[in-house]
Amino acid sequence: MALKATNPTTTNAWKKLQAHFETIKSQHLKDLFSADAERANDLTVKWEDFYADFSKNRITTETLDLLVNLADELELKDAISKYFDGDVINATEGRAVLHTALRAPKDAEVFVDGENVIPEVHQVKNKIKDFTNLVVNGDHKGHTGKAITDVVNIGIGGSDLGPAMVVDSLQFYKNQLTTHFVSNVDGDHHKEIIKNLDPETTLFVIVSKTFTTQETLSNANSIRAWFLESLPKEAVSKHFVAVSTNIESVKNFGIAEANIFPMKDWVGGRFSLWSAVGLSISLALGYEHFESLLEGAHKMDEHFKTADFKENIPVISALLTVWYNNFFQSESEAIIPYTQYLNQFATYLQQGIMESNGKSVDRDGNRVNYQTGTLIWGEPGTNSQHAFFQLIHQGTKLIPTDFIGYVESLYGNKDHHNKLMSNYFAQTEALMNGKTEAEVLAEFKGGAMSEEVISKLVPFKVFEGNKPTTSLLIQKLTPESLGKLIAMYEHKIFVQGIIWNIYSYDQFGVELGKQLAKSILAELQDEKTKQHHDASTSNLLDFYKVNC
Ligand code: G6Q
Repeated sequence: MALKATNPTTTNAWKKLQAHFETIKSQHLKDLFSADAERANDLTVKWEDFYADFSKNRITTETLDLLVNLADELELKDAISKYFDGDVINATEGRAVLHTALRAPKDAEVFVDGENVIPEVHQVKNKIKDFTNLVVNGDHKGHTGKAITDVVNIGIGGSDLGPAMVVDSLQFYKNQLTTHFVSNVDGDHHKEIIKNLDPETTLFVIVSKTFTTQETLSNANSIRAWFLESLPKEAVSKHFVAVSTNIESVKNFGIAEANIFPMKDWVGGRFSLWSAVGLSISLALGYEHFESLLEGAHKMDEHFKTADFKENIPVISALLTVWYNNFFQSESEAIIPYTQYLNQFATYLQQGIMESNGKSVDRDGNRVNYQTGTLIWGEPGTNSQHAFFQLIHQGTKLIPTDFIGYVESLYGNKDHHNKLMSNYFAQTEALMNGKTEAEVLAEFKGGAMSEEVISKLVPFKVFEGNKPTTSLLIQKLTPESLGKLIAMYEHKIFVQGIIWNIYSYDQFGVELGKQLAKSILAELQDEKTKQHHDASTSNLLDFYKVNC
């Protein structure tokens, strides 16, 4: 069954939110805390090893009630059932959206075209497990009889960002294999990676759902040519495996069927790390850790499906985005993990969130008359505090920020961890409270500066505060807790799309670029191929051709 299509701004709940916004927009968070002693408890959700504190957001419990009314009026509950049950909710591509089925237990049942997909999901997982064990244990030998030491994932976009982020984030749990990621069609990228590799001990995992992507096929072809400079053609079967839905094209590339890890078209690229696309994760961390990652995601799926919306972490988180984006008109959101391990997390979420919800046509095909997808950015704390935090504190833009922190560090260095986390706590407090003129003046008191100089400096030293943050405090970074965290943002994306009445699971904007580059490439490769361009592009092409 299709998703309903309702313009959210026409609902009663939206109108009530609009009126409520007028009463709340100039209230300071400090005053909201003073007015309600229970606020911190009422606006915090504790679930498993997650402590999600939403109380430093510019809301009251009434705001949350109204936002939940909006979700109810837009039939979010019904949409969630359709999402998990395999309805064709990616209507523009005619597909179900079932990354959740990839982490469902063996006895679950999810039907696509009348067939339960779960047995096949587990078959592929078994294949990943068996292959991982062979490679990690050194039983899968390369052509010359040596064990594999290096794994190179060749893929781009959804076939790169998820596995790359997870392997980097969970490097503490890694085994002896060294993992590399080649994505950019820039020939210097793969050259830099293969220059130190020994083809005799390297396994290449070509990941492409469609097996038509220019970047991935160019990189795979160039790397195979480099490989064949030192090893014979028969060696390919020991050193190249592929993940794809397009089995025929993979076979044509020269990879035997036994070395193909299949995936299904109901897995979107940017949500595919749970599928065979996660093979590099399994190889890098060992299958047990890959399984724990999936289990964590499944636990978040259950929380999302069953928890009351007022206690539902992804739902509240998504509704807050709507609140800031559509009422406060804020345009971006920052994601700041207080762990260096999550260095690639914001980049990964940029694709997930911006590719999914960067849409301007609603589910009826009409241009929307309200804002949709937000800009996503971020870097780990404390580094980012020394970089762009200035703008969050004292700039003119309102930037709701997620702070992600952990109670325990992985190597257990308490001294460093306390320093790290004191920054996490201090920043959210400072962003909320700011610093008043009186506080600034008090700081100058007793100093050597003249009254005149002080009065000139004061405006620059005042912080308005009232900057909204959400604090996610998680016990420890583990494969399972990372699975929960990623799934939390996946469901947040889904809820936003439902509220904004857009289709979150297509990406026609990405496909246009793929087409355009192909036709210009033909011109660059063949002097005789000429096309009409605007004057700017013509000049640029001429300049490039003359000078390259
Ligand atoms: C993700 C997008 C996109 C895709 C890449 C790679 O949701 O669809 O990032 O993952 O374009 O596509 P292939 O896996 O088909 O090579």
